Amino acid sequence: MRLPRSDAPVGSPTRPPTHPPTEPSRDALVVVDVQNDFVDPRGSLAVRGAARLLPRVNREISRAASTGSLVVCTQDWHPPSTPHFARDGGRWPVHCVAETWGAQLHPELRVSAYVPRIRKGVNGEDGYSAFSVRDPLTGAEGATELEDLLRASAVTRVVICGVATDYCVRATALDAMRLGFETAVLTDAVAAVSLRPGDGERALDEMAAAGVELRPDG
Ligand code: VGL
Ligand code: ZN
Repeated sequence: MRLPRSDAPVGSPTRPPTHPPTEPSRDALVVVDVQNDFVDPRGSLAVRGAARLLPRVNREISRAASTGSLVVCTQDWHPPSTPHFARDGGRWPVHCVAETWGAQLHPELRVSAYVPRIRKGVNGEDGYSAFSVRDPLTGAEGATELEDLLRASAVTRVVICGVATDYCVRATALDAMRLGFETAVLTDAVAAVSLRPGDGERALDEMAAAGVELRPDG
């Protein structure tokens, strides 16, 4: 008797597929603005305690990579002159000017070249949130490419670390909630500018009140 060849056609399936193939939902780790001007003590808007976060953030990046999460980095990325800067009528010292040392990701951030970089503020807007930008003069709002990227990757949960708790982390977390993502902030992997004492704590309270999970340790 001839045995069927192992590569013989198996004929029509006995059971039709009952579920359409669906992509499993994924987490995204959003690493916010770990750039020289915020993280290096010589940076123009150095955030106290930010350099100490680097090993913690790196650990989270390797963990995310090993569990199949999407990893995304953001970069504050300003033109040399913008109403975001105090000398042009705004609030901040000149920082993270496009293509300068201050705008580069910190050299100790261990992030592969394949990790997408989301740049915000590129047209002179305030770019506090990784998802959206806002012209401080006209109030006009726009989107970055982050939401589309997350949706295309079937991301349903966003985990946030980086700087600054009271500006870009806060704005990113509140936007993520508003857009319907489950959202968590790694509270031992963020640091605040704190123009006024307590701003970091107040920002965390506000995020929690909006439904953001504050995740203390990992
Ligand atoms: C940021 C102030 C000005 C931030 C950006 O990354 O939190 N803060 N621009
Ligand atoms: Zn900025």
